[in-house]
Amino acid sequence: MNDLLSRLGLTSSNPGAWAGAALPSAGVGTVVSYNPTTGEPIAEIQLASVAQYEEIMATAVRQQKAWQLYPAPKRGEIIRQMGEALRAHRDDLGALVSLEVGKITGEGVGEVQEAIDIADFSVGLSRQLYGLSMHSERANHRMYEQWHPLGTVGVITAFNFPCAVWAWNSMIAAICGDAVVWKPSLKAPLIAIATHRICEDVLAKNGWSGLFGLVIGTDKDVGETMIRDPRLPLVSATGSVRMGRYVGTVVAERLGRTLLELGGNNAIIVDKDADLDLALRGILFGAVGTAGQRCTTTRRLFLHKDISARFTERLVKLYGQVRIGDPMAEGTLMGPLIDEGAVRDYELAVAEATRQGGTVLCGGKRVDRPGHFVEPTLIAADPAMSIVKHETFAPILYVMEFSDLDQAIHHQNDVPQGLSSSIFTNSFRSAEAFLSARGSDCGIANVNIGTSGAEIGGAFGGEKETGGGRESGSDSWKAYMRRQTCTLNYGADLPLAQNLRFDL
Ligand code: UN1
Repeated sequence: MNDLLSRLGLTSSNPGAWAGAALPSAGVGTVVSYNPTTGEPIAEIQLASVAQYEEIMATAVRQQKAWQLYPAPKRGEIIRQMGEALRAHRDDLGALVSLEVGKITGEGVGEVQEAIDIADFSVGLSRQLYGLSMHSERANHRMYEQWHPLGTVGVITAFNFPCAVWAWNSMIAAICGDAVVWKPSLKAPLIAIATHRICEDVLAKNGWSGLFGLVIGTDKDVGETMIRDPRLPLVSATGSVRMGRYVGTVVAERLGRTLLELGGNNAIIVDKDADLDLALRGILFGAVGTAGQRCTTTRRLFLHKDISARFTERLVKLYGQVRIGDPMAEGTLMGPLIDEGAVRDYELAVAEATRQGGTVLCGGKRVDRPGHFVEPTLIAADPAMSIVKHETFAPILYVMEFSDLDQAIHHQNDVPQGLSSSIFTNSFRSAEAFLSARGSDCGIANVNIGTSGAEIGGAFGGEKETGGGRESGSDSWKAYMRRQTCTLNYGADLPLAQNLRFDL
């Protein structure tokens, strides 16, 4: 472990805040990073004070003023170098993800790959920040729109994607000409430091040190200051609905913008004519992957009544074969939950589901070993149970039956969240109905693919309580820029729009 930490530059006296150079601790306390697999501490990290936030913020704002004038394709070249640097550290950084948040090796490395992918995507995008050109109704006039950098962007990330979600935001923001100040989850500070250092090295080599700032601080001090800071025209926040509602309200109060990526309550519908082998694999990855701690995790399953009994049997058998344990050991499919709080939430949800009439089909208990391990759990439920509408960040899958597709779609939509959704079917009609306007109401809708594991090329995000934000691919970059509509008159007259006359 110490070798890994030192290869990533995480030596013992790292303070929690960087703006290029390390800053001394302002004595506001420390945060301990724990290994969820053992429950043991890995390192103690100094928390940043509000004064340190100010320093980092001031550097970012200063650098942004110059960065916005640096041509976008040249910004892209620096992001290309970041992608290369992340490639060089991919396995180590992936191992740190496993160590600090408990993802199995493949998922830890996959998370870093997601950051590399968005770097590659951003490089190409740096030559494609297109505006439209319109035909003016006035003679000798030209109209077009262009996109300018927004300024400095605040990025708040959650523990479950401690590297990739920062990269989605920061790489795109950077090619758009913005600076970024990052407040990571206090449950994953080491990954934030390691990721930041790799990218800061690249920035420093190119003369842009401090364009990306990292502030590891508490919600009360740093978080509050950040969301109220008028120098941040955009705050992008990933986490709980409760957090997003608060951040959204505070930032809206100062008429700033937010990009919110909040809770999900994702469902898979398995139609009667589905390829059931495919469905089983999709459900297993969606519901058990990352120990149920993705915002895209499959939390509800709707099975057609004709296949339900036999399919459930097969699923229970599959769940029984999931190897739980050290996320870095070969063959492990499910690591620990992040902390004791998560185990408690899991236990409470299982108890509450039972109280509401659900039947535990398998799992339902914590695993008797050190660390925060629980069993992947299937609960036969009814869509009317209130617990089914609630997101518990744990591997609990509520299994329900349906007889008609419209009814299944209705139930799938009948929750406050709207992130991801899927249908397994070989029927063209069912697939298209699911994807139509009367189908899934989520930001992501898949056919014959589970709810999680989206590629970076699409816009990622969801509706309703998920917050409405779109990050990552497609035209999500527009959130990090300001649009300007320009009209140019190259004639000798001054005609007014709408044929208006205003002459003496
Ligand atoms: C998250 O859980 O916050 O689609 C993001 C997925 C990943 C991203 C998840 N690519 O599951």
